[in-house]
Amino acid sequence: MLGTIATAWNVPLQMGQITSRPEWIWLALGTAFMGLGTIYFMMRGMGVEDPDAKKFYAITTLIPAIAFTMYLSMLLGYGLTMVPFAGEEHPIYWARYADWLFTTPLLLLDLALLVDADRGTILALVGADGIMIGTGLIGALTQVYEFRFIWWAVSTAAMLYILYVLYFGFTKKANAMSDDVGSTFRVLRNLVLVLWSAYPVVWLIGSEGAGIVPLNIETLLFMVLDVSAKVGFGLVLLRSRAIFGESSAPEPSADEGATAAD
Ligand code: RET
Repeated sequence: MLGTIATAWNVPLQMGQITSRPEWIWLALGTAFMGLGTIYFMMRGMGVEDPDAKKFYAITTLIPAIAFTMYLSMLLGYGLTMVPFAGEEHPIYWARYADWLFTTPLLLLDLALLVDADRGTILALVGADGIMIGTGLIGALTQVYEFRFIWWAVSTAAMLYILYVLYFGFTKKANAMSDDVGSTFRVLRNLVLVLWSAYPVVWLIGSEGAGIVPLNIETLLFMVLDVSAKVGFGLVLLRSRAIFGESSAPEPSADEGATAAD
């Protein structure tokens, strides 16, 4: 028969209970890194006049800012729920998906603007991204254990499509542009290929999937991936001359010679 199980979508932790979860430290560090990243990008962006560069600053600052709010919600227990599956109640941090739902399309938008992608391609990528995160969330909340892996597979298929477009479509466009754009794009693309591919693996072996890796370690791994994919990505992008319009790109200064991101 059909059964319904009511689950609360937040765990109202009291002040003293915040540190009762071993993973709290990674959530606190994630909150701090995202907050610092936001402030750093904001301060760097304040003096920027070039309208092209301003666009990149706005998008790239928003990414850790959104993540900051969701890390804080996980730290304080709002972004946490308990999901019954495989005969037990499992803590699931749903706020990750709220973060990723907005930040991953913004990361893709940064790359799309860099290589001057057409609107159709941007729409396809953002759509696939929504499916990737949406089905990942459904998988994380699904109560029938085996079905969780069906959602994982659908989500992973959407991710592979995105990475395919970045690797083949965008690389071709980037190579036809200036050397600055070409080299910056390649660094960011490789960063995205490596980091994004790790997410489905962590999910699969972590508490959402097979439970081989404990929640504490999983939270650490996601935090390192999130900080690298957002703040690391932003540092490479915003330090590059590729984000400036044709006419106002600053001359390379002697001390920032030929780094990969230039
Ligand atoms: C999920 C569910 C399982 C399958 C797949 C997933 C992919 C997640 C990705 C997340 C990327 C997040 C980033 C965040 C910070 O900037 C949702 C874990 C494929 C690719 C880059």
